[in-house]
Amino acid sequence: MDFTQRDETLNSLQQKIDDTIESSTKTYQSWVRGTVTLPPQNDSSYPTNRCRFFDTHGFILVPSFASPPEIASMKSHMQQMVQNEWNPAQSTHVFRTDEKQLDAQGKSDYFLDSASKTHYFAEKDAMDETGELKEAYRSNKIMALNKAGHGMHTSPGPFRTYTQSSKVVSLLKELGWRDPVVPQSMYIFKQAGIGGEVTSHQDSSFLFTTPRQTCIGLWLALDDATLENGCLWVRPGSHREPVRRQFARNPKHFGDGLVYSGDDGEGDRTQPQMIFRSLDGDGKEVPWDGKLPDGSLPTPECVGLYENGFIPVPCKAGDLLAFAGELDHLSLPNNSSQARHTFQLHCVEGEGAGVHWSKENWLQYPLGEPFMKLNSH
Ligand SMILES: O=C(O)CCC(=O)C(=O)O
Repeated sequence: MDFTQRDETLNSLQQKIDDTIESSTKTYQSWVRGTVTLPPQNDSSYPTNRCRFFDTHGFILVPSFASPPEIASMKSHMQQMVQNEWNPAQSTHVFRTDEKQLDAQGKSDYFLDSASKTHYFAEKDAMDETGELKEAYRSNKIMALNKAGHGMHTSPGPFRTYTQSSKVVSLLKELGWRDPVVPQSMYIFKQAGIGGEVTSHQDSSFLFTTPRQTCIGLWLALDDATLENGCLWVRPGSHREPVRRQFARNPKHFGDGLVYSGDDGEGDRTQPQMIFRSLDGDGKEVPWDGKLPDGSLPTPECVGLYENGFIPVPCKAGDLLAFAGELDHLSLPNNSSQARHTFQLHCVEGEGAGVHWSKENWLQYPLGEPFMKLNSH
């Protein structure tokens, strides 16, 4: 799929925007806020066209959201951070979303400790059988990386500047967020030839809020993202489905307080830190949670993906995809010769909107510090 075909697909979705604006009842169905009273049409909070697209399909594409200088500064800052901070001889932790996901992230203090700082995670195929970086990557370690995260927005530099920029804040406000906060940011490398797949998932499984789901992913392409190098695939409309499973802190490990309180605390350190808990939802099961649907490969045919309602959304460098936390999405491996770097923010509603961060989420700040608020514009 090239960019013209992508635009045709998006245009056809544009024709299908639900007419949820009921002129008789004066209500509007917002994804994040539920049924809301419609403001007057000349009010700045009247739902825009792209807000209606988002509420109908669960995602929007915002072309040219970041400028070439912003992209260049994020990329060079990341390169510098890897150079200065990542010592693979001391820590080689792999990130994966396949059937070994729970082994990789569910039993790892290095992963849990990445909540408010930047930790580095390698590709599974960059490691040898002894768990060390393969020789080929030792002199060019950045090529072995899967991702860096999850508190990149908390340190001074281009990631924080972008996170707090008025364009990010106003987009969230336009889509209906009232008190957006930022629990998580990450840089995904999807390096040429080695970048692994990200199996299908709903982000709210990992970033769960109560009493309702409010997670939004802001996925910024720092390179052109194509079918060949592993662009994102989304399943339009799936954001209306319930969250099917939760990546939850294991009370056996942490105790019922769900925060490990030392070896004489309640928990049993020999138990895994994280579990996948099945949520009732409407009882609907899908065969692709934590997997790629059958027939996803080979590219570019991807017959199984289209059959299951997924569509690819190729992006140009600088384009942003914003998508709801319940939207099924995935990306295929990058077998091409072009890297596909992205910077992602995940935001949720804060306490000011009556929404609470689940204490079962993997991501918890030390001492219960608050997440960065994006309300200041
Ligand atoms: O960038 C990718 O390949 C996947 C990212 C993703 O799944 C996410 O941001 O939730």
